[in-house]
Amino acid sequence: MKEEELPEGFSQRPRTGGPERVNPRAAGVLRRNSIESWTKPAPTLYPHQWSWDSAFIALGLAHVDNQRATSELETLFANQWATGKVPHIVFNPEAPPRSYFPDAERWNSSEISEDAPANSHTSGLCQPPVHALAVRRIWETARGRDEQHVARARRFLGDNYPRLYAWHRYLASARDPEGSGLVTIYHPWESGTDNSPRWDAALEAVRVGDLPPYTRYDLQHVTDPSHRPTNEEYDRYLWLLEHLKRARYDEAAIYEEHPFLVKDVLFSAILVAANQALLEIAEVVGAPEEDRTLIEAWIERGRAGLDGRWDPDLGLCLDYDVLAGRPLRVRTIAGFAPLIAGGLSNERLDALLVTLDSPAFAGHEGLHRPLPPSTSPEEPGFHPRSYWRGPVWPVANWLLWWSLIRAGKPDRAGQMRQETLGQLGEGGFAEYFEPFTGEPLGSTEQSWTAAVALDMLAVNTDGSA
Ligand code: 2M8
Repeated sequence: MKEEELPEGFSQRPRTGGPERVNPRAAGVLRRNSIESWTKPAPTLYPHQWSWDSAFIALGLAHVDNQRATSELETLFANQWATGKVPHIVFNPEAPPRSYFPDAERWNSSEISEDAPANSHTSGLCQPPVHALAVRRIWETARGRDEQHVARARRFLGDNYPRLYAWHRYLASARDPEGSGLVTIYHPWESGTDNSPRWDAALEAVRVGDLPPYTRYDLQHVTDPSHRPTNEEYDRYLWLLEHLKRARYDEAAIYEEHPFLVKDVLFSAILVAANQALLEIAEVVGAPEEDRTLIEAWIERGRAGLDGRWDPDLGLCLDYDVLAGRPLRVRTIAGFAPLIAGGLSNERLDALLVTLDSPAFAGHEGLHRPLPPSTSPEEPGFHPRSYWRGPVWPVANWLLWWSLIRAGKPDRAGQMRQETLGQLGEGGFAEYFEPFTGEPLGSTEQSWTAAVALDMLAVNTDGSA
C-alpha cells in the first residue's frame, strides 16, 4: 500500500501529524544541500561529494525528481578511477577553504596515480557499493510514467551499466585477490562506519610513524567533539593515508605492505545485494551473457564468504583481520550482513532476527525506541553518543528495513520503518541519534537521512517502488 503520492519536484505541501510529516521536510533538506548536479552530505560538516551518501541520495531523489537522481550518480561516476574504483570523496573546488580535512591536497591522488581522474580531485579510498541499488530505483520509479521518462531512464541505465560493472569487477578482483567472496578494506573510512569498535583491534596494531602535521576541521561543525572520532583515531587514519600514498595507490603494492587489511562483511554484503541489482540492470540493457554469468558467480561467492564468517554463538557475522588472521569479535550492526546479502536458509534468518530483537540490539532495555544501536550496548566499546560506536543511524535502519522486506518479513520491516520515521518526526534529519534518549546528534540536516525517509515513505510494503 502506498502511503501517499509524492508530488513532482521539490515544492511539496506541508502536512501535519504522524511520521508523514517528514516527507516535505525531507525533500527540503536535499534541496538545501544541493549544489548544481550533486548533493552535499550535510550543510557544513561534509562540503564535498561522498560516494555512498550520493547513492542513498539518488535513491531518495528517484521518488522526487528522477532526472536529478541520475545527475547525482553521473557526477560521481564521472570521477571513477581507471581501475573501476569509485572514489569515496570527490572534492568540491568551491568548498570554503579549511572546511574539511584531509583535503584534496593531502590526498594528492591525481598527481600520485595515473589511475586517478586527471581533471578532478578525489580521495584514494572507496565506500560500500550502494550505487546499483539506486540505479535500479531510478529505473523502477521511471517505469510506468510517460514515454519520455522511461526512455531517459533506459538511456541512463545503458550509459551507466559499464561503469557499474567495472566498479563491481574491481571490488571482486583487486579487493579480493584471495577469491574469498569478501571485500578487503584498507581504511576504516572505506567501511562507512569509521570509528566503530569493529576496527579497534586492527587499528591498535597500526604503529603511527612520522606523521606530517595536520589540523582537524570536523570539530568546528559539531556541538560536542566527543561525538566525533578521537585524535588518536585520527592520527591512525592519517597514518594509513600516508601508507597508501607511499604505495602510489597501487592495489598490488598496497596489498604487499599496508598495515590495515580487513575483510569487511557489511561492505561485502552490500556488494552481493548490489550485484543482484546489477543483474536486473544487465537484463534491461541487454548486457552480454558472460557478464551475467560472472555477476551470478560473484553473488554466490559473496554469500559463501559471508557464510564462512558466521559466528553461531553471537548469532552474527564477523569481520576478519587478514594480517592477524583472526575474526574481529565485536557485536555491531555490521553483523547483520547476511540479511543484507539475502538468499538465507530459514534457520539463519531466524537466528539473525533473534539477535536483532535481543537485549544485544533492538531489545535492549531502556532504549528510546526499539531500533538497533550501531554497536551493541553490551559491548565494552559501546558509547551512546560517539558516532559509529553506539548511536542509531537511520541509514543503517534503511538497510535492515529493505533487507527485511526482501527476506519476506514485512511486519518486522514495517516496525523498523515506523520507528525510524517516528524518530525523524521527533528529532529531525540528524546524522545519528542517542539510543536511550532519542537526542539528535552530529550534523542536523544530513542528506542521506532525508533520502532514506523519502524512500521509506514511497516504497510499497512488498518493496516495489
Ligand atoms: C563519515 O565519514 C567521513 C569520512 O569519510 C568523516 O567522518 O569525515 C561516515 O559516516 C561515512 O559513512 C559518510 O559517508 C561520511 C559523509 O556522510 O561521513
